[in-house]
Amino acid sequence: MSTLYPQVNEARMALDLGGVWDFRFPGDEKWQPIAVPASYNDQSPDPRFRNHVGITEYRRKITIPKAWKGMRVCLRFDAAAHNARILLDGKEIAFHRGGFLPFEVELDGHLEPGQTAELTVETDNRINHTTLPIGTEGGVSFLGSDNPGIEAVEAGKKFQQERGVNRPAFDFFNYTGLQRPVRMIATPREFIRDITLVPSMDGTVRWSVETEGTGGEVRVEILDADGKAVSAGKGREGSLRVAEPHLWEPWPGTPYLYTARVTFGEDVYEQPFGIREVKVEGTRFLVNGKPFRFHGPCKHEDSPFHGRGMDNCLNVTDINLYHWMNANCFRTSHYPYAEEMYRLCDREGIVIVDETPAVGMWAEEPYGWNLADYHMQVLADMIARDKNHPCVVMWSLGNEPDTDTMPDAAYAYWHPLYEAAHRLDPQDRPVTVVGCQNKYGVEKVIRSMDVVLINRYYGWYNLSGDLEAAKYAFRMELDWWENQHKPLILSEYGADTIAGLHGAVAEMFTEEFQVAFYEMVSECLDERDFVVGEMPWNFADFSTCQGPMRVGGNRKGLFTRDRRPKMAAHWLRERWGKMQAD
Ligand code: BDP
Repeated sequence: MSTLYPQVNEARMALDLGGVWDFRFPGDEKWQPIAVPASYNDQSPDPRFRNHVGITEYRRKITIPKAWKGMRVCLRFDAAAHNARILLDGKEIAFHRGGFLPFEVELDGHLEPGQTAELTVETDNRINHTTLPIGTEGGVSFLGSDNPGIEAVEAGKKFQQERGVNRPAFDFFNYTGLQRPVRMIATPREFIRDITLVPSMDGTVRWSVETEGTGGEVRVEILDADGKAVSAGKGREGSLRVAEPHLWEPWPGTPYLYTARVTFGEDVYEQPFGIREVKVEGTRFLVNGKPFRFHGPCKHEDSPFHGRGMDNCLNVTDINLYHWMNANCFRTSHYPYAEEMYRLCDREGIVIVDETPAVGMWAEEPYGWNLADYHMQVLADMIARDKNHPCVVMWSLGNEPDTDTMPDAAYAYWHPLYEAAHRLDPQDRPVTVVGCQNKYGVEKVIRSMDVVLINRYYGWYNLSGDLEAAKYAFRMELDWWENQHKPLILSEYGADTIAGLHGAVAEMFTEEFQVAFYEMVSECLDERDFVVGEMPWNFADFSTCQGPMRVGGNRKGLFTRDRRPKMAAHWLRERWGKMQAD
């Protein structure tokens, strides 16, 4: 479902419902305070906040202002993780599946302007083989054991099923709740439902506008960055021309933004966009016809207190740190991020590889899970939401699925998604799925993508600590990929590093080792022309579920979780500064 980002203008209104709501776990009588938007998990020392599996309730009162009489009024959830049931005065008015994309709930017929009602949102954090991301039943121990008690628990026979299955099949904390803004929004009854813009470098802008209602003509006016009208057209579909267009260029170029001001009857919507083209040609990735090299760490939506909660201050800080490090991109590992981040990246020229929440598909069974239709829906919704952002230059269908155990079944699953992404995206951006360290010579999916994205941990999870051996093995793999004649991005590589842990000898977990690791990998990448990008793992340390391989979370950050640079951040900053100058 497409839903335009909420806007306040002469025709539209939005009320932010953020603040302190009521919250409780099932069986509790008492309500307690909870901040929205934010994950609920880190807001209390009560272990249930961190560990609860299942439904939780959020509650607050809402009133439609009398002044909104005659308008179409909706609740707009930017996301509710993972599934959510919406109730008004105890009556269900909507259910939404999936935790990372927006949805609207019309209040018409449920609440009149001037009336007050109790809004309850039940969020459900259970993950399993029908959700994205994926949850699993087993895997509670690191080492196998023939101890019957451990085996029974591991097989999911005890505890897991009784408590609900909620073991992430992925390496980030399963943060939950109302993590993104919730708003009450109003538009005219006859309104603009969707806008699609397809710009070309010569200044041609094709548009299509979807409307609800028949009254009125659609008009499209293009405003430049100073708000001056530079072109105009009429109709639900059409194309116009911006003379001598300023292109949207990735940082450190100028990410010039235009605005399409669309009017229809009483309604108005101003859609920002950039004029730019992306294309794969041979082994090159072109932005505006020029070879583009991706360099910037992958991210997570993750910070102390807020968890995965949308935080504009954090977003601005992070993007300024990207500028500081001379980084020009990130991948939204491993789910679509809050819309505010894409808007910021449009403005700041940071390029995004936009990823669906399909992470954790690593058992050989995934191709028997009956997930394909839902995955397709999530992909369509992500593209519908993000299609107009100039910062988005590629779609990632998912992260690290098993593609080598059953190569044909894997291809039969991923190829239709690949084709759908091309069909659904009006700008027809390149499409990829991120490959994990597997039998690359056997699998068929990763090599079939427009750009090959691979995650590799030579020297960390394999050949641990032996960087000479790691270099040998990595080079051997790069030789193989070179013969596939596709552009390649190293989409993850990194080493857990405890900030402040040093060693005259560069051993694992020290800051010196992290630098040596990046030196070794960079040397291999610099030898190859078909390598079009490097995306270290990860921008900052982040929370994961507890386990013997995680010391207070994943420590592969170039920054600590509170955004202090480790030595490797300085090293990459210098490397990328030189790259930028070339
Ligand atoms: C990769 C995953 C990423 C993990 C990383 C790691 O894509 O989500 O956090 O490994 O282990 O396989 O640090």
